[in-house]
Amino acid sequence: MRVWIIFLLCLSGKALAAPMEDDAIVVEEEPVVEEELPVEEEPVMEEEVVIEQGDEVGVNPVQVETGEEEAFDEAIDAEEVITENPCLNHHCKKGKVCEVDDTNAPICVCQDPTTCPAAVGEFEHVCGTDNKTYDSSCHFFATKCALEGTKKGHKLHLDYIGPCKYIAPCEENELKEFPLRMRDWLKNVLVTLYERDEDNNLLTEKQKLRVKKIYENEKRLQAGEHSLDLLALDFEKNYNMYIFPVHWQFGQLDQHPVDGYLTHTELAPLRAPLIPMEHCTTNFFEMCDADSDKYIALEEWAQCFGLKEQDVDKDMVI
Ligand SMILES: [Ca+2]
Ligand SMILES: [Ca+2]
Repeated sequence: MRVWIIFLLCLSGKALAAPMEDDAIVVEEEPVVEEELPVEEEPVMEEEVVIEQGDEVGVNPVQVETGEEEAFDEAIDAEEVITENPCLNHHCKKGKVCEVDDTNAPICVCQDPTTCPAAVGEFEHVCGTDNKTYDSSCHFFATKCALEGTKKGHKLHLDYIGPCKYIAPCEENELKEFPLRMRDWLKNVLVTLYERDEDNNLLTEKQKLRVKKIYENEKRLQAGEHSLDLLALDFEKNYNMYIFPVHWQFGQLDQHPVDGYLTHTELAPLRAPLIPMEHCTTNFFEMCDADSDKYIALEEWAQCFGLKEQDVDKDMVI
């Protein structure tokens, strides 16, 4: 089982700075929110929300993968014994497990939630859009699978990581503040990745070149606790420093497929850990989808973060 490290960063209050390792929480599954549309039975490779380490496009700011070598060894073993067990190379989406039918063919069936590993701690709990706390994402997706084809199942999505809790309504003025902090955070995440990069391939060479310019700019607002007024002023004065971070985050999320649009699922790795800490998250991403077609296009994303139309550049999504 792969292990994901999710950096949970509080955009509000004091913890606005760059990601700290102390804040990391280890979970076994990445949060994947199912698509709105019902999907066909899928013997295909499941969508991975996370970027592979060493991948062309770098690493998602919220997730870093480990244990690559193990995965490689497992892959070799799986190939050798494929003739014995058809399920070994048959990938089922979350909530399903592989079984062999009468003709010895692998099929995906709903997982029994009771077979899910018990949650180690509260941090593994997830909250569904039914406002019900599930022990883990495994329990959630197994339950959702059992409801497949029903109205209830269609409506049920993973809302956020952690047990369900009261989330205060997002006021209009708070919604306006959100992109200010988020922009600054994205910039700080990138600078931190750049500082820690060395040989870790956290960023690609192209990305490093872009971030280097930001990092070395003496006018850069250092990471820390800043008033909203200062953040707004900095955005005005150092506007150019924010253009790449906004594009970069879009590229990190737009992976399945890489098509210039973010689906609910693609947004999940950023959205699900944020919601419990930032009560305007849901409203913000809803607002980003300006034409309400359920996809956030690069233009919509950039506008959401206050970039000017002429600065939206798909070639900057690297
Ligand atoms: Ca996409
Ligand atoms: Ca849209």
